Amino acid sequence: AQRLANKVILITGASSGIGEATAREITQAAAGNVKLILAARREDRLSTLTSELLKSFPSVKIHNAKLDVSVQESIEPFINSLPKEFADIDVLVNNAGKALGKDQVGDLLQEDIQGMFQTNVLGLINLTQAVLPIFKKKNSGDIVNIGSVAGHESYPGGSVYCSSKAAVKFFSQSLRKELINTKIRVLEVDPGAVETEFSLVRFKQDAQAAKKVYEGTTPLDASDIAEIIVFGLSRKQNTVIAETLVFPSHQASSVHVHKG
Ligand code: NDP
Ligand code: 8X3
Repeated sequence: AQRLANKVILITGASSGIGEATAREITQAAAGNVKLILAARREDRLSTLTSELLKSFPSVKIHNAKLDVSVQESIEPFINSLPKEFADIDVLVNNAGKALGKDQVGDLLQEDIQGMFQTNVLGLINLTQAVLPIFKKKNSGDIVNIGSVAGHESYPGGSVYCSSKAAVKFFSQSLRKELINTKIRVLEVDPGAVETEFSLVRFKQDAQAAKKVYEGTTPLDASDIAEIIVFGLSRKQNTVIAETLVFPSHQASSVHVHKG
């Protein structure tokens, strides 16, 4: 897509799943004519991805950054110390996020509550705040927030995760309203079931439990969501794909899942 050409695109959670697929999809759509800032905690994964992307598209420019979005003090220094070539960000993809556990209220672990809110909510808010002045200065830029079907409809065992994603939805909506007199776009993409490392993380590396989530179904692939992100980003400037809810065909809500 021509409209992605030469853009500086920051993707959080680029070491796996939807973030990683988005890095691939953007690079391909822009035929390597793009600058990516790939952020996550696992730097080794980012390096592997970078080598792979460079092999197929030698012209792509990539800056890897070890970033934990849940550490508030690290956000501004990270944005302020980007190499010159990557400093003028055009697109922020707030993708880093997680569910931790499926416990019910009363049995919630403090580390899970904090892990989810600090990453999914505070990390996303803090990073948006740090990048917004760059967008305001030039009166352009796109913010893509990854919400979830879980932010539309809650389920037992999802109190914290669902409320964190509901927060993403309402943060995105407020921001879009605040930016109404600018050319800055706020896009929200809300996936249903996507087979990534999401369930492995939720069930604390229990591969059996993670596999069970998708048994008897054909879940979405990370690239299915990446395609939608790229579609949104490559619309004309006056077109805002404000919200999208994306299911695999066996799913119709958080709790309506056909297994067979
Ligand atoms: P993955 O677990 O495969 O990827 C999550 C990514 O987030 C990883 O790259 C991870 O990198 C990164 N991440 C986690 N914590 C932090 C942190 N504190 N700082 C920086 N990066 C972090 O899952 P998905 O790709 O599925 O998840 C991506 C987003 O999509 C999340 O926001 C999730 O809630 C959302 N989503 C997923 C759905 C699904 O069914 N899979 C459905 C709906 C929404 P690292 O560990 O290296 O830091
Ligand atoms: C992830 C989808 O339904 O497991 O956001 O919460 S769900």
